Amino acid sequence: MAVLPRSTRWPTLIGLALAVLVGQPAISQTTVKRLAVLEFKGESIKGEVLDTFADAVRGGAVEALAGRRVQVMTRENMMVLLKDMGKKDCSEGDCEVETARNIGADFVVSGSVVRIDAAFVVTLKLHETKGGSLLATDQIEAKSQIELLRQLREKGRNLVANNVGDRPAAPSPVPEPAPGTRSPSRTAPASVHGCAANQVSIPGGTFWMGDPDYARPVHKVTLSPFCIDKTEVTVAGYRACVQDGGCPPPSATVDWKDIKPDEKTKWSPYCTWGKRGLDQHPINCVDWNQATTFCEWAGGRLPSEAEWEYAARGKDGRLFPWGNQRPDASRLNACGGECGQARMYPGDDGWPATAPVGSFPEGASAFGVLDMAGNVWEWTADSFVDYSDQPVTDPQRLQHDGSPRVFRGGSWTNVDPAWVRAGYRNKRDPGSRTLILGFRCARTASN
Ligand SMILES: [Ca+2]
Repeated sequence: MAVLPRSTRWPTLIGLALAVLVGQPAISQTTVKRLAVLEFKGESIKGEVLDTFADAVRGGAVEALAGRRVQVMTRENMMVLLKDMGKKDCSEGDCEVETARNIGADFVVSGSVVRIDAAFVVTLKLHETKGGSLLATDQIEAKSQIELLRQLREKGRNLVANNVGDRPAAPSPVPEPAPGTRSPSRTAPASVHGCAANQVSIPGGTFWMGDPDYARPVHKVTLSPFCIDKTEVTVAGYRACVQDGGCPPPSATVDWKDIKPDEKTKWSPYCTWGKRGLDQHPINCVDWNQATTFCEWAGGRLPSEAEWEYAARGKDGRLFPWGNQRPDASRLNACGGECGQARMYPGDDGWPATAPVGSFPEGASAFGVLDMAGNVWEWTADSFVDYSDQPVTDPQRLQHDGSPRVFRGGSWTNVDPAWVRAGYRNKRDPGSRTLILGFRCARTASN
């Protein structure tokens, strides 16, 4: 059994792939260490299945290392490095440490699987590669593959969190200004047309709103100039509102109509509020009213659905914020290779859950707005109202009746490219709080 995966998903450009380390972006390479998660060993288990086990642990490791100076190597990155060095995979014996050392990893997680009918027993090991010492080990018993994947992610996260990297300092009681942070009581310098420093000025204009496949009829919309946040509102940004008394502390739990207790238990851990190292990740698990309150505190409002779409796609009718090219791992945080078998694109975008805002500059919209596809869906101000084919100016579609509100842009959980199209519409009750849904703010330009 090979230790490294036998995937055929070789990157086209090896040089590019060598540069692709994921986990945390843009950290000085001089002090960053690397962690590798190797393919698991297991008799009579398909390589693709073993890949999903490693992916689950890799996902947990990425979560554990957010904010620490340790990066999690992608599978593709490891494969390219190993091939480039002419090294062979080790297929038998305890060669994980040597393999990891060969690809420049400072830490390595390995796993061995025993299958008993539908059940699995997995042994996880974490080594440091320089001296080869075993830092920690854990054993998992699961009654099904789905249960195993869940546990691998959780146990992998804990194994790494407790043994690798320096824990980040506790958040400052007065957070630094951050993307998504904006307070009228602070000295946010106005830039163009009264936009805040963290906003993009969007000129007025006319565009075709809607999607020929999913949001018909496509119709002509004219908008006045407005400002929109360059990124989604962050955890740090939301905390500033809470500390200022403008926002109630979020509960950091999911909730929606007819939610089951086990769903609440299963999904609430993905809420970003109160989690270590996620200050620059988007705030999620906030309902429409909480989002509205935040934007009012910040001197603005939620964008209308039309404003959101125009900021995402501009005038040229493109399908996605960046153009018409299919989504890939360089442009957004959706479900890539890090998700396992069900995926939108083969590459690993580095983020099995939310990513720090602004992590994908190659996915910028025509106006330079970031995160308009993937990461978290975003509440808009409007109710979900059917489009008309008539031209309209500055449409406001909010109905003050508790009707479902529109949210846009797709999230880290999505595998269908249609859902991250700029014209795709989605809706939920305004009281819903989910792990996939955050927001950004807008304001009307001053002149
Ligand atoms: Ca992702």
